Amino acid sequence: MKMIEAITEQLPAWRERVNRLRTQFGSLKVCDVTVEQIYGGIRGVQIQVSDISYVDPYEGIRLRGYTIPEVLEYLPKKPGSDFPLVGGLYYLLMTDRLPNEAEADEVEQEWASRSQIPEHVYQVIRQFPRDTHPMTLFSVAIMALQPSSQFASKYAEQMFTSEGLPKGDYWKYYLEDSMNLIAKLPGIASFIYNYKYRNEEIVSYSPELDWSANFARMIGKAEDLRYQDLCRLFFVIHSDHEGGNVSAHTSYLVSSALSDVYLSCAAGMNGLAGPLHGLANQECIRWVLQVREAFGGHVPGKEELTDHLRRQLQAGKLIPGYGHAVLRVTDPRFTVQYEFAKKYISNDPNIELIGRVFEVLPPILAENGKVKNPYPNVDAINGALQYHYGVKEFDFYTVLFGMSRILGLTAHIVWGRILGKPIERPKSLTTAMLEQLAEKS
Ligand code: AMX
Repeated sequence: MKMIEAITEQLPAWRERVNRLRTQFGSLKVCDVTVEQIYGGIRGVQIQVSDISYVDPYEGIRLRGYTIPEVLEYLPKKPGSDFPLVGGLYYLLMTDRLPNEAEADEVEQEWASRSQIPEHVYQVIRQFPRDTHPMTLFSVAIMALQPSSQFASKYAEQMFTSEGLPKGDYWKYYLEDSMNLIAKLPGIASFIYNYKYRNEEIVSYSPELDWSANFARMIGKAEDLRYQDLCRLFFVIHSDHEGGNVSAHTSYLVSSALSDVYLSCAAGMNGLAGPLHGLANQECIRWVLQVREAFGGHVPGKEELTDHLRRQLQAGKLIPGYGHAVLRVTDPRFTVQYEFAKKYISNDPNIELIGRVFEVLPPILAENGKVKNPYPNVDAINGALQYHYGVKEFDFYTVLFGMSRILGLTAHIVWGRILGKPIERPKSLTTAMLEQLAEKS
């Protein structure tokens, strides 16, 4: 694979950079930690390195240094589509280089050739009651693939041979596992969708189509080219958001124990399934529909909407899709999806309402100075787009998010092995120890 060559070429320089930092500047202090941060979710504590992506509070996410509009513009596209091949995005995340068409295509072809899902994975999903949350099924299906981990079997094998598996080569097996897992995600996610909400159909992967279009086709949208484009857009923009969010940090931590890609990504997906993380996106469309319902199904005018929003805020309610822990501007991932919506489905009432809320809510939220970011985040529009194209099962939206996020998680994990990162082991203190420190201060 070209991806392996591109990484191999860069390896000596990367290892040299990290070694230099560790040997020459190992004792350099990066930041302090306060008691408030220890009790407050370790917010703002700079304890990680992520070269895959960086979230700037005023600019939003940069994937390997490229902003969202740049990524959408520069990545190769299939003829007839304005939106990138996810294979190209994966090449960028993994190799730190923008791919040409052939390189993006090679990743897509690799996925097609690795897409066959073992029968027992479907059986495992079928064993669960149909009302099981799709994220549980998603995580379980990833675990069911774990016996096929090349890293796990190679690692176990070398324990009993004289040859051994050089530490510097671990990453190649992690990359193999990542490619194998990602190749199967459209099949797994679509089967979960079909099992829960459609006809239990298992649809095989079409090598003629890219990864995103395959997923769309597998849930019955073979003819809907616009939905296929939406999938491309969605999967690209949700792929990574630095290393510190719950799913990225969890999977990276688990992989630091040399747990393989399947074990690590399933752990990350269990974090993504939490209501404060990935699950938030199903709340937003629910809220949009509730607002319309409150106005008899109509989209309220500006004044009516302003009164309604003020009443909700005065009652202490959160407005889903607004605010962010890091961002201090409108999330660029909201902006590009809103542009898609305005271009193709501007007469959809939910989109109309989302546009009106976007006009009136930020100044209201900003009024009392409490909300640090009064602008929309990516979740403010995700669900409404899926809903328009007929994916109306809100609890499935986090699986879509998970499919995309595994692209980023695996890039972090593989690079952890490339750079020889050790097992993570932060130190904990007791409350009494902090009290003693406080006494002495
Ligand atoms: N509506 C009403 N009040 C809000 C608000 C919103 N959308 N966003 C923040 N606030 C309030 C908070 O509740 C908090 O009030 P408190 O001091 O009385 O508890 C105050 O404003 C300050 O919050 P903050 O520092 O600006 O935000 P945060 O970093 O603590 O939390 C977030 C960020 C996203 C959890 C929060 O803005 C929120 O709950 N938003 C709505 C839910 C949502 O959109 N979640 C998806 C997030 C995107 C993602 O990561 N997937």
